[in-house]
Amino acid sequence: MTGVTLSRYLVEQQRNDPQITHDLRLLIENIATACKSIGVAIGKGAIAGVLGGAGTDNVQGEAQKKLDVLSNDLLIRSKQANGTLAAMASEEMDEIYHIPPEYPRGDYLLLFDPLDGSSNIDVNISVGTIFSVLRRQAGPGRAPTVDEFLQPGTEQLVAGYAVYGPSTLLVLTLGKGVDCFTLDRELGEFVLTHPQMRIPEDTKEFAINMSNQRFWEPAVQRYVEELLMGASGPREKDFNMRWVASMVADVHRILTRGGIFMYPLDSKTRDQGGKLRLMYEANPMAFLVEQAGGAATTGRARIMEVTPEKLHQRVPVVLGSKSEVERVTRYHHE
Ligand code: AHM
Ligand code: MG
Repeated sequence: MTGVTLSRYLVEQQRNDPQITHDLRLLIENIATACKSIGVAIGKGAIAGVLGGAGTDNVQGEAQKKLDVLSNDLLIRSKQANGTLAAMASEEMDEIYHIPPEYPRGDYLLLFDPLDGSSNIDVNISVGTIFSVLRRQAGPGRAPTVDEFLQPGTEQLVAGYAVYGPSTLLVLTLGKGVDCFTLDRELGEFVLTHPQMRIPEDTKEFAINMSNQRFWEPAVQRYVEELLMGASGPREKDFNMRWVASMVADVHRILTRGGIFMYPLDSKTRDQGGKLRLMYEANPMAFLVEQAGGAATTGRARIMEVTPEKLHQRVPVVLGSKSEVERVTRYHHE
């Protein structure tokens, strides 16, 4: 299948899988189109005057960048009219977004982090868009409520991310493995380049913000200490460390060449439950990682089985090569 466009790929998925409805296909194509527009804006950067702060804060109290706001608007505007969605939720919006009454309402719910890794925008390092699609539980007549979004990650139908790096990539799971598409800028089309990605089991690479070391729990202290001892420690091999500080870029590296990514619970973020957001960061990434043969936990439990209590809930995240994630999780229980 390598070389086929996203549109053709989706037509074939729809033909072979009754779960992939016409509306779901249309929704994914629309998300891809919005990601292309976001990628164009990021690519223009200072020329288009899109760098820098927006002068506003989001619901998490974080300063918004102009591109955070622009990406959010692009995703909302491109999808509200297509008739596939009942509502949307985003890192950049306090409340859920209802489809305006002039447009038809569909069966699906879309959650997204419009621009992940915002701290990297102004320094020209990879950033991305993360998304997750759920099916509405209530009937089509009723206006959607925030409670309908609070489904565990195991209920996700589709998850994916776009990474705006040297190439623009779209990485997608429909629940049958993970496929990666590269944007052909001349054609303006995403083309399948990395079908059925598998996370290599054997790894020597880890990703964690080491500046938080003194705040970590004992389990993570122990795990990282053992990695740092390298060939002379219990792991008997040297490890390398990478931290892009854009979750999309760090997860993409892990999907490509293995490793472990951690944003664990620490004493700084304990009161809010962790750093990363469950519904539009941890869950979609966990779905992708599991579909590529890896694992994703909070350190204590499988991320996709966490029962969400609120839309902007945060969780600790440990994901990547299975045996490493299992080791960290074991250390938490010991
Ligand atoms: P954002 O969604 O506001 O950009 O924040 C999430 C980001 C992740 O992409 C990244 O893994 C992490 O926060 C970086 O954290 P730190 O600033 O501690 O390096
Ligand atoms: Mg984010």
